[in-house]
Amino acid sequence: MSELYDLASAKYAMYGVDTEAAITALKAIPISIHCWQGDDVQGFDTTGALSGGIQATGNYPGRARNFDELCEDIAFACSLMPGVKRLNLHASYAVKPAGDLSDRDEVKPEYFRPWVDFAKKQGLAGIDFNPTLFSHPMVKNGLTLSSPDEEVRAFWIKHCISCLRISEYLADEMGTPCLMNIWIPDGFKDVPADRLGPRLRLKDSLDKILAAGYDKSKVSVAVESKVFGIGIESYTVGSSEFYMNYAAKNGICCLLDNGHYHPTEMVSDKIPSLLAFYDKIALHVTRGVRWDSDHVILFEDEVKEIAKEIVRNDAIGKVMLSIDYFDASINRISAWVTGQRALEEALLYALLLPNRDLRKFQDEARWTELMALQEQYKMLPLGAVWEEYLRREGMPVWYMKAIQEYEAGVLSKRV
Ligand code: RNT
Ligand code: ZN
Repeated sequence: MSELYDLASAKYAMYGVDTEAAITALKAIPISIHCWQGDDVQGFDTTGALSGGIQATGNYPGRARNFDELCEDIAFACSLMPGVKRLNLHASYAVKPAGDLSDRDEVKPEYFRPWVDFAKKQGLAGIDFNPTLFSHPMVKNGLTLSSPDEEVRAFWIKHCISCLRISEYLADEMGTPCLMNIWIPDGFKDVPADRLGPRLRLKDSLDKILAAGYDKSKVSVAVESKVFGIGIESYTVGSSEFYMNYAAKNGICCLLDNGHYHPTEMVSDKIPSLLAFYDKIALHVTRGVRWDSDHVILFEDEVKEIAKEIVRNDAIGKVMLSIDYFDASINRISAWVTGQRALEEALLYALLLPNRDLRKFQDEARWTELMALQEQYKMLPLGAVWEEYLRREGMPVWYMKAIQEYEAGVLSKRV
C-alpha cells in the first residue's frame, strides 16, 4: 500500500468513510462493455453506412474489420479497464458460417457461440444483447416496428423474437441473466400528420414480441427511449413517456441513455423517480455534446450525479450499467478505456461520499452545512484511492504507453 493511499484513507476516515469498503464495492459493480466502440457501429452483416440518426464521426486508423480484430481489441481494452466487466453485443455482430446468407430476422444463437467462447476465455461476467433495428434495407422510410407496412413490422418482430432466443442462450451459457435492450430509430424529420398511429403500431409490435414468451429469470427486456436523432428531428415514436408507460404496464424495464433527453433534463434525477416504481432499471452512459453525440464519457458532473443516485440509494444491484458511445476520431481503444474508467471514477467518488451525514443535513434542513460539506468534499484525495484501486487490479494508472505500443504493433498494420 502506498503512503499516499494511507494518508487518503485516514482523511476519508475523518468523515466516517471507509476507503477499503469503497474499493471492495467498486470492484464488484459490473459494467457492460459495448462492442460497437471498436468498429464505429459497423457490425459484420452490412457494408452500408451507419443509419438511424446515429453517427460515428472521425476516421482514425485501425478500425477493427472483423470478429478476430474486434475480439483482439476488446481483450486489450479490457486489460486496462478495472472492475467486473460484461460484454454488450448487437445482433449485427453475428458470426455466421461462410455462405450463410440468412437475414437478420433469422439470426440464431449459434452465431454467437464464438462470442460466448471469447467472453468465457476473457473471464467476462456475462453478455448483454441488443436487436439491431438500424443500418439495414428493411428499415423502410426510417421506420421499423412502427411502420405502416405490415411486412416491415413482421420482419422486425421476427428479428426481436429471434433475439429473445439468443438472449436466453447467452444467459444459459454465461450463467448470468442477459439484458436485452430494444432501441429503434423510428421517427420523422418534419411535422407529422399522425403522432398516435405509429405509437399504437409500436405498442402492438412490442406486444407481439413479448407474447412470444421468454424466461424472465434469464432475460430482462428493456426499451430505450429517445428525444430525437439526426434526420429525425421532429418526432420520435419511442419517446420517454411512451416507453415508461409501456414498461410499467408490461413488467419490463426502462433503459435510460443520458444522451437521449433535452440538454437540461438530467438522467440522474430520473433514476430515483424510477427506483420508486421499478425493481430494475438499465442505463446507457454516454456524453452528449450539444446533442446525442455519443462522445467518450469523462469524469464530469452529470456522470458523478448518476453514480451518486445509484450508490446512495443502495441501487447497485438494481441498476444495470452499460457504456454506449462511439468515437472514431481518436484511438478507439483509448476511447473505450477512458470512458469506462471515467464511469468507474464516478462510482468511486460516489462510494466515498459521507452519504449518511449529507442526508441528515438535508432532513434537518441544515442547508448551510450541506452545501459546505459537499463542496469541501470535492477537494479530498480521491486520486490516491483511485490509484490504489488500479494497483490492486494490476493495471497501470497512465495507460497511454500500452495504447501506443498496441497501436504501433497491431492497429497500424490494419491497412
Ligand atoms: C442510439 C442508442 C443506442 C445505440 C446502440 C448502438 O441513439 O443510444 O443504444 O447507441 O444501440
Ligand atoms: Zn444508447
